[in-house]
Amino acid sequence: MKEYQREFIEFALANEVLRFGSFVLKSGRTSPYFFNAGLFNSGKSLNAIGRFYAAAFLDANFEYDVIFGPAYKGIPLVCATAMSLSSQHSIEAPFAFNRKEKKDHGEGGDIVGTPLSGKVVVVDDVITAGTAINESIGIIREKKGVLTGVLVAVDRAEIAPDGSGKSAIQAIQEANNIPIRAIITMDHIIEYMEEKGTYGDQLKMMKEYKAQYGINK
Ligand code: OMP
Repeated sequence: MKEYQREFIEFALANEVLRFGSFVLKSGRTSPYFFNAGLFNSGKSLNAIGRFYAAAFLDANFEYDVIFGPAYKGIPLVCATAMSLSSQHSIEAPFAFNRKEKKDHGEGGDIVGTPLSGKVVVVDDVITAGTAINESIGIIREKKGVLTGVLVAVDRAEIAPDGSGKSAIQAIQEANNIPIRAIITMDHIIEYMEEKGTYGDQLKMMKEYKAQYGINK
């Protein structure tokens, strides 16, 4: 694990964005951990999350014309990333996000910000089964954009629930031939817990969950 990944885990734990317990996921799986990006809810934490995303974004070397943050949790994330790319790296990344309900008056439409044409990189919070990312891919296609990459904070590295035995990321990568990057994966969280040596049963439950749903068992 790289130092910035350890820092990111500590930052997420300090803000209670990363928590341990029992959580039912969108996929119906019951998970011993949850990453709630909605709790990056102060100017200070948004500044920090923007720096982490911008660093990972630059590391990934994406080709892009616009970065897209899907509603709702992707919206502050894409804004924070664009701000950090500009203020810290002098890189202008045009950004956009969607409305969940189309507006039929005023400026109208369902995309706010830069039109989703050309090369589009999705900036979102978490990948589990890939449902949220596939919805974004649908929106980009509808707007005639071309998806060129995905950046998330956490790749939970789980097998897709479709019975294919592939990970959600593998399935998306194969279908779209694009890079998908995450600041951390579930393995980094487990490694962090092992390093600390204080997580006892929580660590055991993480390993059991990984054995059941993880891709690298
Ligand atoms: P998939 O659409 O199954 O890939 O799940 C990703 C989405 O689930 C995220 O965009 C979140 O809305 C939510 N989620 C989290 O926010 N954090 C987690 O740790 C796990 C999930 C989840 O439900 O799988």
